[in-house]
Amino acid sequence: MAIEFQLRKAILQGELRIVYQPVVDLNTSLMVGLECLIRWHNAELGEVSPSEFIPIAEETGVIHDIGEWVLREACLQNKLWQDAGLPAIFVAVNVSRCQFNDPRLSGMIEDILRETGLQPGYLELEITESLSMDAKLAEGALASLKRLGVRIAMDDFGTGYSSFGYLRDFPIDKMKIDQSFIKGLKHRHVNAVIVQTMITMAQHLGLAVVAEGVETEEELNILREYGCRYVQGYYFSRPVEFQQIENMLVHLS
Ligand code: G
Ligand code: G
Ligand code: MN
Ligand code: NA
Repeated sequence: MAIEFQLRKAILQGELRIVYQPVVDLNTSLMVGLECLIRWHNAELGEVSPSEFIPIAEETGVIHDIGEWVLREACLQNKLWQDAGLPAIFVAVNVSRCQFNDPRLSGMIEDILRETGLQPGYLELEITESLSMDAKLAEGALASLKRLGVRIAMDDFGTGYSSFGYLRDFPIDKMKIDQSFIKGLKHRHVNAVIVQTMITMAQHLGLAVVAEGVETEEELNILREYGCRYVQGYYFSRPVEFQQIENMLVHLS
């Protein structure tokens, strides 16, 4: 399988990079964090989308190395920005369900935080609801990560198999409302009801709530009215290269 072979070499050959998408606090209109999204450029294959290669990485086990690379790179970059005197923000890294089945996950993250010197409070892990997660292993991993001081966000909330079960069983800090609910917020009554209900539930549970995929001012105004505090989406910024984030941080400071 050509793509698997190329993927194994991608890290060593420096073909992976991260793009960053701002998360904005509606109370202050300021960028408070960044979601880290991996990108792969290969000479033969061109730009390969993560929705294409992450599933392959998961099947072949390469995800463990890629996941570790993203975590280290994100923590290191964030620490470099902080050391340069730029405003402190968090980085949010997507962690695959396979990584949660690895008992070494929290130890690996602890090592990365120690090596890079990033304080744990500036790292957030995004987990996705999935059937194939070993609940006992994940519970253990999440408990150790919480003890470390890392924050946990439930990604794509509302689309998976066990949204409520995860909220009940896992030490979640943040709910990220899936972008499919934000689309058509104005025109689809059912989306409006679901989003409003999710925000209320998050508030009652003491969770931070982020709406993803915000593309229009209209969606933003509705979210504001519902009391949603954090937003992310093309309306503010697409995922961009680190230089552009640096410029934004310079303007913030
Ligand atoms: O930004 P984008 O459209 O390319 O992302 C596509 C999908 O790939 C999203 O579901 C996103 O969560 C996932 N993804 C992006 N970066 C990473 C990563 O570093 N690790 C994992 N596990 N998934 C990622
Ligand atoms: O699954 P996850 O939420 O981690 O993936 C985020 C995905 O959503 C990435 O592919 C990112 O590029 C994409 N994305 C971020 N903001 C928007 C948006 O406003 N509209 C659309 N269509 N996609 C978005
Ligand atoms: Mn995500
Ligand atoms: Na998401």
